Amino acid sequence: MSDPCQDVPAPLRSALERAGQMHVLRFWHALDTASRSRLLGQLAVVDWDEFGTLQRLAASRHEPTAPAAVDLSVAVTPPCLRLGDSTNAIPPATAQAAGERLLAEGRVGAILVAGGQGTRLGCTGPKGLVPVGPVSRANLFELLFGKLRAVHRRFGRRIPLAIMTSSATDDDTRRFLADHDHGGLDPDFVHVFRQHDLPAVDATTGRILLDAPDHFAMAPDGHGGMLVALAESGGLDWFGRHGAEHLASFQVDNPLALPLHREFLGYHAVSRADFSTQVVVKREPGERVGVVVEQGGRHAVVEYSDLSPALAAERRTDGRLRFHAGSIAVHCFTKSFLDDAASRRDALPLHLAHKAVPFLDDAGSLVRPTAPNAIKFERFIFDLMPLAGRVTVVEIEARDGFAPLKNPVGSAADAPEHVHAALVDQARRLLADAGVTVAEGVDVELDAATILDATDVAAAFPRGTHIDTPQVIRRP
Ligand code: UD2
Repeated sequence: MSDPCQDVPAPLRSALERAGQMHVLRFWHALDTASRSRLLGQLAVVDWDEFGTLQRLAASRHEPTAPAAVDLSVAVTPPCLRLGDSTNAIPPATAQAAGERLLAEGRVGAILVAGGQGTRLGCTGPKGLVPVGPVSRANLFELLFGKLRAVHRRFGRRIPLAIMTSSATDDDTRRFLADHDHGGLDPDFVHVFRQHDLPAVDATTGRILLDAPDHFAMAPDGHGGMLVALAESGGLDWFGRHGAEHLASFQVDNPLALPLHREFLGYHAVSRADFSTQVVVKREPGERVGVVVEQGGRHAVVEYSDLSPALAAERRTDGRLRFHAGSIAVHCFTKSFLDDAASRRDALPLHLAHKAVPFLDDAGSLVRPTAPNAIKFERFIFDLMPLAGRVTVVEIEARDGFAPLKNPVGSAADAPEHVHAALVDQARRLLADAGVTVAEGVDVELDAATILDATDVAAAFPRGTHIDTPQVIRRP
C-alpha cells in the first residue's frame, strides 16, 4: 500500500515520529494543496527540540494542581524606594535629575507588550484598539504612544519603541499603525515584532490537539516570549543603533502606565540596577497582581495564581499584607542584561496553564470541552528577576500609574468604567493642584501627547479657571 504521507518533507516526518505526533497527519490524505500547506506552515514553526520539554512538563502535571509549589517560607517583601519620598536612600531630586539626563541624552527605549488577546475582556482584536479616553475616546495605543510623544516634546529626544504583537494581534496592529500615521510616532522609531506561538497539548496524552483537519491549537508563548522574539527580530540591535542603553517595558492594558517616569528611571540608573520594577501596595489578598519577593538574596515575582490563599492573606503586625509589593508589570532593564539573557536559551522557565481547548475527536467532529482538557505554555518576563545582579523596586501610588483594563463592563474590578474613573480622577487631581476647578460630574481627560505632569497642566490654564464642559486638557 502506498504511504499516504509520502509527500510530507522527510525531516518533518522524522521529527513528528520522534515526538510521537504523527496523528497530526491523520487527515493528510484528504487535504487539498492549500490545506496541506497551511498545516505544513504551522508545523514548520514548532521547535521540535523544545517540544520534548513541553511534553515532559505536561507529563509531570496531568491534573490541574493546587497553586504554590513555590516555597516562600523565608521570603520577605523587599525594601522599596517610594516615588517622591525624601527618606529614600537615594533622594528623589537626585533620581529625577538622573532620569532627566537619561531621557535628554536619548539613552532610553521602550517595549510595549501587546500580544495578549484580551480574552477576559471579551475582545477579539488587539486590546490596544479598545477606546478608553473618557472624552477623546482615544484607544489604548493612542494614549500610550502619546506618553512617548510628550517625553519627546519635553526632553527633545525620541524614544524608540518596540511593540510586541502575536499571531492574534499582529495584522490588526500593523494596519492600525499604517492607517493612523503610527499614532503620531516617527516610523523610524517604531519596531514591531511578533512573539512565537507554542502548541497546546492534551493534558493526559501530551498530544498536539488538532482543531481542524489542517490546523492544531497553538497559543502565544507569554509576554516572556519578548526576550527571544525581540532578539531574533533584530530589535535589541535596533535599540543599540538608537543609543538606548535602558529599556522600559509596559503592558498595553494600563493607560496610566509610567514606564518613562524620570524619577523611576533615575532610581534605576543611580542604583545601577539591571532590572528595576514598579509596584503598588497590594491591600487585599484577592487583587490579581503578582508580588515581588526577596528570598536568599534574590528577587522574584510570584504570580497571583501561584500564591496560596493562606499566604496571600497573611498580614504583618503593622497590618500590611506580608507580600504586598504588587507587581504592575512596568519594568526597566539595562539593554546589556537583556542581551545576556537572550543569549541563554533556558533563561525563562515555562509556566503551565490548564485550559479548555476545542479538538477533533476520533470521528473528526469538533468537541468544545467545558472543563480544562489541555495544557498551554507561557513564559513570563519577570522570571528574569532572579538572574539580575541588582534589582531596584520602586513603589508608586496606584492612582498615579495603574488602571488596568482586564474585565468586561459590570465586573467588580479592572473594567472599562474603573479605567474611565481613574483617568478622570487623575485629570481632576492635577487640575485641582494647578488651581483649576471642574464642575461636579464633568469628565476631563489629560492629553497624553502634551501633558506629562503638573507643570504642563499649569501651563494649560491660568489659576482660577473653572471648567464646566467635558474636555481634553492640552498644553498649547
Ligand atoms: C499580569 C501579571 C500580573 C500583574 C498584572 C497587572 C503576568 C503573568 N501577570 O496579569 O502579575 O502584573 O498583569 O496588570 O504577567 N501579553 C502578551 N503576550 C502573551 C500574553 C500576554 O503580549 O502571550 C501581554 C498582554 O497583551 C498584556 C500583558 O501581557 O499587555 C498582561 O497579560 P495578561 O492580561 O494575561 O496578564 P494578567 O492580567 O493575568
